[in-house]
Amino acid sequence: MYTQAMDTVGKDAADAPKALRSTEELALQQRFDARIDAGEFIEAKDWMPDNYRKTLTRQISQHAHSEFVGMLPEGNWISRAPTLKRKAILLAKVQDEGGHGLYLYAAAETLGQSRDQLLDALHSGKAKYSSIFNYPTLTWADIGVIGWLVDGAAIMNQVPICRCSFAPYARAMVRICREESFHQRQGFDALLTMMTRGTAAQQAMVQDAVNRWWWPSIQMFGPPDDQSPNSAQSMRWGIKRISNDELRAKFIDATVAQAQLLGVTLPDPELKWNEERGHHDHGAIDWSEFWRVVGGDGPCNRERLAARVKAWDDGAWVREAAMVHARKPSTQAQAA
Ligand code: BYC
Repeated sequence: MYTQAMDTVGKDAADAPKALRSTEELALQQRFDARIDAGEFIEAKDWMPDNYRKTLTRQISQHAHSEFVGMLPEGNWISRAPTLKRKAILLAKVQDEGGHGLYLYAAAETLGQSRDQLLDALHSGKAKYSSIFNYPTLTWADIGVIGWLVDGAAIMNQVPICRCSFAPYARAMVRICREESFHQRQGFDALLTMMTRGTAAQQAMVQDAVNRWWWPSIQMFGPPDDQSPNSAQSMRWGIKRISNDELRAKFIDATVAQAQLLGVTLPDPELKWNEERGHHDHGAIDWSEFWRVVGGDGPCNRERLAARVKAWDDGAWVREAAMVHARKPSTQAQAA
């Protein structure tokens, strides 16, 4: 059912679907398809079609890159957090994002590419990372809104990945989702404090941040289903369990009630409950802006990439020292 011939067509000749070469390979393919149909998990050492491996390497590494790049807009506010408690929370959150990146790089590496190769794709601009992190954090309220909306969207997208057919990715996501839940709550709590106990200026700052982050947040789920080239195959393989549009609708429905509780207005006059669909209707999403940002021309793309490349270059001596240490006979004896 999911033969190589039906895999997503790649973008260059090397990615083009290959003809099945042998009866042995055909049998492996059939066994793989049956395992997917039965809802079994695929482990890294199991046989898998090339394009399944390629799709997962793409998605998991892009996810890892998003976690790393996602540290930058929030890290920007650690030294300016308004209280010791908020600073400690933000430090922990940013550290968590670094940890998520590491679990995800480790999961991606099980598919055969080294971490250096994966990071090189980020640094050379070949690999994508989430569009959302190309927007600036202008005020403290942006930090609360990132927790509430961005981490809220992340949880909605990532909980179904805990059931992804590729076991190392699914396992990594279980822990990540638990931590994302804390991230979402701390953001909501920071905003609730400002909205219920803050000054009029602080409340206006929250509303302004919501106005700027709302549309990019709902774009995070990716293009509409009918314009999503990877969705159909990823859903057949059990990599994606719920479609981009469905997840977006669930997120909007959950967030409308939370916005009312906070006392903020979501910047979409067309947001309205549709009884028949069982979801909110919403205004048109600016997909041209989304593709511009994904293509490298968002407000902070260049700054974000430059910061990651600089961090990599500045860390060269640490990697070299770690390698020298690992090669020392005394270290190897200890490891044995
Ligand atoms: N930004 O066919 P589609 C976090 C690309 S981390 C940029 O629907 P797919 C957090 C897509 O890659 C958040 N690009 O693709 C961290 C594809 O291009 P390629 C990250 C996007 O993969 C720190 C093309 O558009 N979360 O929350 O089936 C602090 C067509 O799309 C985006 C994940 O990575 C986007 N928003 O579905 C706080 C979750 N959307 O690669 C928070 C795991 C789409 O073919 N990833 N594109 O050249 C996924 O669930 C899926 O990869 C996506 C896209 C839903 C994102």
